[in-house]
Amino acid sequence: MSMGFDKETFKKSVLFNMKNVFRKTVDEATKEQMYQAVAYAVKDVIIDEWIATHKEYEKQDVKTLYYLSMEFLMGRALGNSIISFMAQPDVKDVLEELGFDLNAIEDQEPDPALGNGGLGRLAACFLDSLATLGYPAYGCGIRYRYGMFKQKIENGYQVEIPDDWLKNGYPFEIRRAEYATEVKFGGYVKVVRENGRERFVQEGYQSVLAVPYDMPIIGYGNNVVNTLRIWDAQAINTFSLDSFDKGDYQKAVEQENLAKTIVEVLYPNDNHYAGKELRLKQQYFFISASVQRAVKKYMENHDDIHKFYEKNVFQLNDTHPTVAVPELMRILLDDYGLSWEEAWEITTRTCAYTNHTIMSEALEKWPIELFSRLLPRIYQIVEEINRRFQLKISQMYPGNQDKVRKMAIVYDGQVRMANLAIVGGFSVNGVARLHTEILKNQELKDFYEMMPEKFNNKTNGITQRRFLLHGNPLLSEWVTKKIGNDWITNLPHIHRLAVYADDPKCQQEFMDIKYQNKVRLARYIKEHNGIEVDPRSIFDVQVKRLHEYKRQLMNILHVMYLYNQLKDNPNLDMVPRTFIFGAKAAAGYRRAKLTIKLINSVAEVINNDRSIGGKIKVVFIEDYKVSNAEIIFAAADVSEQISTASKEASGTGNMKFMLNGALTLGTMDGANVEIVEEVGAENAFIFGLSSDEVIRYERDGGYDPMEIFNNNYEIRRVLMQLINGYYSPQDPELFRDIYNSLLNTMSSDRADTYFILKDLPSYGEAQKRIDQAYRDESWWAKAAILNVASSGKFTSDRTILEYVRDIWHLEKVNVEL
Ligand code: H53
Repeated sequence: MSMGFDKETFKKSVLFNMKNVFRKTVDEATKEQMYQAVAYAVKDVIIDEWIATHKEYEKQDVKTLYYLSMEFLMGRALGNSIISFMAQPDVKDVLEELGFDLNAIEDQEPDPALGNGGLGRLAACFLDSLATLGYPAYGCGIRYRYGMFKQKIENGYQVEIPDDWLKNGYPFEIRRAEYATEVKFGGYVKVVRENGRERFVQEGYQSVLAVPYDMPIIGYGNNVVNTLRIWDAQAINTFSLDSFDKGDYQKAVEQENLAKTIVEVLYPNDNHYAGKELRLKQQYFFISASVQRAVKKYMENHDDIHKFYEKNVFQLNDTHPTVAVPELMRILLDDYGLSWEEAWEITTRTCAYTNHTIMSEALEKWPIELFSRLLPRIYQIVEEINRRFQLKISQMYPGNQDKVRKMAIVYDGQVRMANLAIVGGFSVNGVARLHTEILKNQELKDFYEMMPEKFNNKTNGITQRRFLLHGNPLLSEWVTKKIGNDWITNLPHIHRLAVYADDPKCQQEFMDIKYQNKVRLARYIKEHNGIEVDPRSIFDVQVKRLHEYKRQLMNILHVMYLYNQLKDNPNLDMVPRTFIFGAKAAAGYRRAKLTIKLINSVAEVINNDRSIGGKIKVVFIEDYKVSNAEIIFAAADVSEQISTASKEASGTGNMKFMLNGALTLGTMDGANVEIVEEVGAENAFIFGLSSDEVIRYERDGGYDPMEIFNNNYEIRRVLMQLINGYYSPQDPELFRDIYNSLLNTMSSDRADTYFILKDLPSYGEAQKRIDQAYRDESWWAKAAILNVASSGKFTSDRTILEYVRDIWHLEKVNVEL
């Protein structure tokens, strides 16, 4: 147990906080107030460790990682914190003595949802692993006033509700006004001559004050508490009452508004960039504040800025934080007066870039007009980086204009952020082996040929502490009973479970636990959706952001097909199935939202058709988020990972399902490839085109979905049901756009861009294999146990150790109290 925790002290602290914050005794308190009081008590427990950790970092003058990310999808902190200082049983007792249930109290916490999906959740898992492994690291991001919207389903449609996560205050954060930093936008650059040198000064700008809020990131059982630092924006000069000068007044109002709008809301797009000016403001806002602060902190106890990179490393989480490259250059050139060469040396030894996607619509490109107007000095620096880089290209490939066209940073009226990130750093990594190979051989081929030494792979991972220990207590206890508890910090040890895979008693125990978890999810579904589902049916689950490349549409088309089979033959011999979906669509993504409506319309028809004897149920779980994800993974039998091969860079949900003993139904895409490699193809259900085949079709053509439509009666029947009102009798045209997307060539897009009809037959075959396999309970249990036992590679602890070894070169720190 962590040294900071004592049961009696904790109880006193809860009572004390209840009195001080709410002026109440425990028996008068609401659950929400109890949650707050407990959260403050938890903060009391960790505060000394938090201080001690940073003292130790200072004392040892450690190298520090700054993980720069627009998104941190943390999920609830309370339960996870309690687990981290190994006090769960004690806290549970204390609360029971006070007449409360820990689970119910945990449920009071809003899910801090400062992220969209995989990228933001990966950042959260990384922070957990960094703290648990004892590495000095800051997460740096934005304190959005509104996080990811809450999703309601009304009449089958997604409705977005603002996520006012701060409305009751957030007990875990601490405002650090002493580190507030000015960030400047707009204006123009003036050149001043000073001792024979040119200096560049930004004038006529607007500025905001960035104010950091720190949240603790608690290592598991090791006294280490790291920091997630998220920046809020404030106006610099608030109104002065005696200022009747109209100009000043106007300016003050503008600054107030700028500050308010910058951090107002998280853009709800995942894997898609909208090119909005406000988004670029957000990027520069948190990057400028973070980089300025990092430099200042370093100079507080070092005197040579030239060695900055020895003690600091910036990891750019996708292209979103790429302005860190020119911002660090700016500080070194303008504030520290370094030469270009000196500044470039430091910058390129400090920055490293992670690529998370090859989807072209996710690649950030900013119009020069916008970029230079908003960030005039930064734009000058980018131009100079580009000029020097183009020179280098011409030296290496004389006369090859094609190389310049493809690799330039500023080209065709646009600033290309990926190119800037690659050139401005010392490392470029993909997030799964296949993804990195595609980067090297296709998407970033020219860069790879020019600078192969920068490229490396870091297959993603997830934290077992949240997604097994916290999310699945029953399985977690079972695993510990079998093999001891060191899997909590050393997941590869979970492989010792493999010897139990053949043991009938263990198989039974495992299936009982799965069953209880399915009952728990069924209860959640009944409470939240009003739908009754049978925990004895196969729970077949696809939960992730809604995106065409993830092919939720293929899943529901297959459900429509199955339903047709059942209507033709109500005695069809099949294991009852519950198809579970959960997905948020970006608010402006029309086809994705229509797909949600389709899933709900199909659910409506099927769930109310008594003639099929309940053999299929379809459930769309509202508001998929970290907290209900934990319940969903624990209950899944089948994990749907069915993206068009080559499109899903890694996937991380796939790993969470595996860890909880679900079998993967998937394409050979992203990290699925490595999952299958670990568990064996015989313990997964693989189907569909390979990434090479997809890439070849994309390059050479030769795929015609109409041919499939014409030759495959079952597929044709399903597609016709999209436009004959079968699932939308009030409005037969409702799903026309989806039908068109599969069959008609529109604008520049090829019909069926994501090869849904092409893969549908082999997907159906794989689904049949699942139906057969599930009938053999012993086989299924064995395969499920082997999935858990083979999940060791996919801990984010392993991922972090690889980043440390190959990119960050951090030293582990011990914190004694
Ligand atoms: O990042 C995950 C991957 C996943 C990928 C996702 C992602 C976003 O969530 C947002 C933007 C982006 O470029 C990529 O789609 O495959 O697992 C973490 O690496």
